[in-house]
Amino acid sequence: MANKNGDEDRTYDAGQIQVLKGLEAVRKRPGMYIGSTSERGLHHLVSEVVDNSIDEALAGYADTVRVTIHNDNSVTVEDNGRGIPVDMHPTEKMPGVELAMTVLHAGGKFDKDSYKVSGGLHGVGVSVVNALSEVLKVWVKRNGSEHYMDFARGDTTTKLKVLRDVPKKETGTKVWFKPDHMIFTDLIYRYDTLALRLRELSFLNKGVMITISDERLGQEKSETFHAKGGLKEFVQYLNASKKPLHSEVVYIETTRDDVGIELAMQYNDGYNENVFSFVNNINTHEGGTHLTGFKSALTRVVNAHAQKGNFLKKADFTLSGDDVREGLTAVLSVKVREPQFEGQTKTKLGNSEVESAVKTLVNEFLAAYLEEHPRTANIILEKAVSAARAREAARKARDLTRRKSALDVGNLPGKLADCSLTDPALCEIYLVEGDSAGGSAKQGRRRDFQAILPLRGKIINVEKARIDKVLSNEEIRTIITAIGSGIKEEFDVGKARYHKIIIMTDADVDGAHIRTLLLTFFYRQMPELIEAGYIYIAQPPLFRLAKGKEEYYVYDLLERDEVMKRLQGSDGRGTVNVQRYKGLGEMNPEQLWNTTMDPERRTLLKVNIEDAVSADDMFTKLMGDEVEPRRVFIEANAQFVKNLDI
Ligand code: 0RA
Repeated sequence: MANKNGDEDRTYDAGQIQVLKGLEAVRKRPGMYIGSTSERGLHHLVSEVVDNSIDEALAGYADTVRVTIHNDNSVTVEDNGRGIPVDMHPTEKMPGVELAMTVLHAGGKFDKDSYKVSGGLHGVGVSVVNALSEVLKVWVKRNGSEHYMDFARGDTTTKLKVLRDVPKKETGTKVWFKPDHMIFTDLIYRYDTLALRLRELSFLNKGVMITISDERLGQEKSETFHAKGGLKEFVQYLNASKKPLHSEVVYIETTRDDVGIELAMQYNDGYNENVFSFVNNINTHEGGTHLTGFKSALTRVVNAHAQKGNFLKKADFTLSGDDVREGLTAVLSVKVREPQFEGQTKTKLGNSEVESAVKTLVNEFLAAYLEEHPRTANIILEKAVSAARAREAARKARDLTRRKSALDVGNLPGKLADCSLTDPALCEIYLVEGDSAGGSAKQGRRRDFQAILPLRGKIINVEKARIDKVLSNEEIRTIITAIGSGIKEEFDVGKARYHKIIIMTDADVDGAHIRTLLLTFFYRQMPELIEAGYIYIAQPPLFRLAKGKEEYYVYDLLERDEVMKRLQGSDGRGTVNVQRYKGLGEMNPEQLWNTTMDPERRTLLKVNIEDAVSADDMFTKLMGDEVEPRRVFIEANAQFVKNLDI
């Protein structure tokens, strides 16, 4: 059967399919194996190799993993595990290490007894890394010898050989690889991205010592992560810039019905829920059965304890899940033999047996814990009861923001200048700082698909207030009503009236503050909007440069200097008129349209919070009460933009 596009004009006989199974297929379609060939894919290669070493640690044979970023963009990953087998495979007729490096999904073929619990989402195996590397070298210490092999773009270039004798008890694997510049768009690693994941892996794999070293000139550094307390330390780390309500982290680690379960939790005095869940070291962003089991057990146990202690005597309500998780920081990590991942991003666990395993364990364990720790139990119960009271108040406030139906525009806020189209996919809303810029935006906009909501009052800091307070804030209510998707448990992304929600603030400190307040609000109350990719930041120009009839808008200082040079000409004598825009209000409607709102010419930054752990930390530090972390944080402010990945 010929392909009509002509790009893959081949017949599908067995021989052809065979060819496609090899590493050649990986080089042809790298995206299918590692997601992308950009920065993300590059980091994925490192993860893939690290995961193999972590598997060896999880099996109990390695306790040290070392990752080094070299100056020439190559990476070394080294562990002290058993070493990849070097003996001849009986049927494949090559040494195990060569099999692992050159055959797709060969991992399990020579080790039936071990089961892979770790592994990146793709779980593609180290042969994919080999296929996508210009050069890969591997050293294996095993059976008293150090063995060596190397490869180029997946092909064996040096067959297995023995380099030297080593003491018999010295074992391990070292992989050095240089990603292929013909495959990857650039070969720049982000130390912070790798360090973040390695720190997380150290928390998730109690006792494993993980070191990252950056040897690149000018940015040399090294860190070692080693969490003897496992998730207990993870929770302490997450709560570091918050105020815990009880000093001891509630912690359990055990195996139940063949599921490895580790759980740590500690309440803080805030109002947000920070519950992270992992399966086989993979962050299950979309949750799943393990998380459901944990949540339902927690709600049940806290309610049962409240009944017993007469906590709810005067209240005629039960504690909801949200109530018992207010201010809760928790990490749940399970190890499952045959995980089934579901969901849009394949980060939702589907195994039903895991739900009951986690639920019964947490039921028993927490009930006993609350019995044995009455002081902590009281603190948790008081927190949940006051959350329940606030929830009642919030419900009343929320009724004020809820529109009867998506079509009912009767309740839309008066200051919203809505657009005329009704298909959300085509519609945008600009949240604009100040009335004067709001006015310009209203005049400059295309009214068919662009809505304008001027924000003039103070936006509440959601990091310091509970939901009822947040919802009584006029500006917040207006935003919620205009967007139409509801919040928290009533949130429905399908009801959003716009698929682009664009924050447009002045390019000054106040503007940055308002932007951060809005982002914090979206992150805490409507994270799904960020996940859906609906939140954007407008980029107004910083300067207008004009010479005669020529005019240019520039968006940063570098660009300003370049354009300036060009306009001045080689003799440097041209007169250039430079206007600095301190606020959006200084632009007339036409200028605002031309520079910031016209889809043909504007640049929008899409807000994309990749890592919930660091985003939470960022917002806590930026918006919370603790002064010291905030000072340190703002001093390293570049981090802010980077973590938001905007
Ligand atoms: C399969 C079997 C055995 C070790 C490994 C895989 C292994 C792979 C990697 C990859 C990086 N580091 C690694 N360490 C070990 C050993 C089986 C045995 O000794 O019985």
